[in-house]
Amino acid sequence: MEVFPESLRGRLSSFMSNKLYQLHNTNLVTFLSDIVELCEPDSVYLVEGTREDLEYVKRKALENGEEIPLLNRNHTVHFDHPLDQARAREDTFILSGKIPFVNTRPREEGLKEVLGILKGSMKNREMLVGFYSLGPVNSKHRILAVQVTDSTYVIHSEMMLYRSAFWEFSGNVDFLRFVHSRGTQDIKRRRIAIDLGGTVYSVNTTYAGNSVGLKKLALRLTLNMAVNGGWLSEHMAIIGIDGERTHYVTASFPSGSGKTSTSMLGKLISDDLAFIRNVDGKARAWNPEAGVFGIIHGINPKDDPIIWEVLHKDDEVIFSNVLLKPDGTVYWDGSGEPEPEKGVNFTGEWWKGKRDGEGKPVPASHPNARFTVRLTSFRNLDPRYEDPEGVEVEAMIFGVKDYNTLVPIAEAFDWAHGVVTMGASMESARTSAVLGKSDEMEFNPMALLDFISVSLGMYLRNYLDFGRRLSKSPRIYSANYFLKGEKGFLNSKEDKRVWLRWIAERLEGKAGSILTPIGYIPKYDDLSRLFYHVLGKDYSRESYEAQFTIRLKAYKEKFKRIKDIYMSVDDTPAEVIEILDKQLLEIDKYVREFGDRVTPSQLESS
Ligand code: OXD
Ligand code: MN
Repeated sequence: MEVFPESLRGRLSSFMSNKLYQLHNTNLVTFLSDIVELCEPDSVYLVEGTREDLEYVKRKALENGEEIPLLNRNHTVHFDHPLDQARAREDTFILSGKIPFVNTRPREEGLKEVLGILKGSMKNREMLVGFYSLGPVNSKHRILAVQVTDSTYVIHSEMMLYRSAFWEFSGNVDFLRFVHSRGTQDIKRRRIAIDLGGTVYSVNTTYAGNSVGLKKLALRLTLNMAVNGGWLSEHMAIIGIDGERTHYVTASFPSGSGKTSTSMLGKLISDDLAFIRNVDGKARAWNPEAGVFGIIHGINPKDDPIIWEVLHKDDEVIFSNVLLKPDGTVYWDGSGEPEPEKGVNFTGEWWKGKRDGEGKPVPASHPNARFTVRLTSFRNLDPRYEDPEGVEVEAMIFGVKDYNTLVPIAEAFDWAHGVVTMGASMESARTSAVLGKSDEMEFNPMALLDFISVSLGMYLRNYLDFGRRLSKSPRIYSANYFLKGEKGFLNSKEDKRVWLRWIAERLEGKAGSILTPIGYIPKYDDLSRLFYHVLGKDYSRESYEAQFTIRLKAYKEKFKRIKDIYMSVDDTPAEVIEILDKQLLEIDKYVREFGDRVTPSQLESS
């Protein structure tokens, strides 16, 4: 290409033009020119990812007020609009014909609307362009992505959360495209439009789950690529757990139900997303990200010592929607620190006892307040997160926030049983990471319902086939840290360490199990040994019986609900219904013998 179109050339410094020229990437130039013509920024800055770029982006973010400096010079705070504090489900749609459970809009109509809102949205602003690789840059499975935005906060976040890869865009390589504008913060005109052809448009929002394209917006695109390409793109952490050797497991939990805390208990590879591929018959996983955008509510030094340390040392942190205290430090609810008298939060000036227009108390920090940090800040980071070959997955955990039904940990009979009755049957209490009411139970297969971009039937078909093509499929576990008895929660927060250790021992053939209709559960003797060994605690038989009693009636109701859901979807694979039917029959057998519940000791002696 000889010269760039005038629209682009006129907005680039000669230094930037020269850089872009060196890439010889016509796809990129065409894309950038189109967006420049659409959004009409004053200037364009290409973010290669150098130290100078980082300094520039940070300085701009402070100058334009998107971030506020804190006492620690490596910390800043960002506030989103009071009505823009979480993922906006209603305003996020796939540009396609109808897909059950997926918010869609007819392509032409949806595209026309979002392009109309984006028109001229960057006037008097600079357009920043970030260049990244999802996954280690030197992995043959990496996916390249470009973010265009007028938000310095978005680019700053991405520089911490992803691997910069400007020079990898050399030649006519293709890439995923994310176009974002803060717009005018007119929440009524907030739109996140996903074109499965490979482009996402987002406007009138800054909350990272809606604006940082590479996070949850990219997930819709990569999930579609994965289903079509026979691999998995999942909402899962990747963790190395210790036993005789390190076992890598993935863990899928809806946001706010224990995924981040689980990933802190082992060697950290990923806290949120995983690409999983079949490599020579083995499931291997990569983290597409290089940082953590985590929920800060409840992070305290006792339960989360590693995250606490990351937030208090000198590494870079962007806090969002916490309380900014007059002394230039921040406070969040659940930190164990005394609540300050006043400060600034997502609603502006805040004081103890502040109420909103409807008379409801305004919390000091939003329940979905966040921290953005680099993976390299974590002392439990496993250097293999940069392994271009990924790590081998030996087990997958599907976890939910369920107060009434699921036992704390159970192992599936086999891949298909686990995929269907554990992953695809997930129901979980709604999180504050999504706008709307918290705590209602929601169907949320593989913790992915918000991000699914193909029909559930296609998605599950791919999942089932993926495991079958492996020479050894990972074992599957269901987890629930939130089971309640009459007197409240049956487990303490640290018990999950024991469940992980049990999984390691199962993989090594050391721990036994008890057969139940819903899978295998741990034996008392193994847990008693592990509670002592891992936590230094005595584990009583009563606790065990209460935690591992199978609530047959509740399980049965759950699987009936799930079956109804899948029956209502046209393309559910017949196998899914067969497995659910078999599961229901099996539970019925036990109901006939034991009634509504069966205790582990009854099972052991039967
Ligand atoms: C997240 C989410 O931010 O799932 O990871 O909401
Ligand atoms: Mn998530």
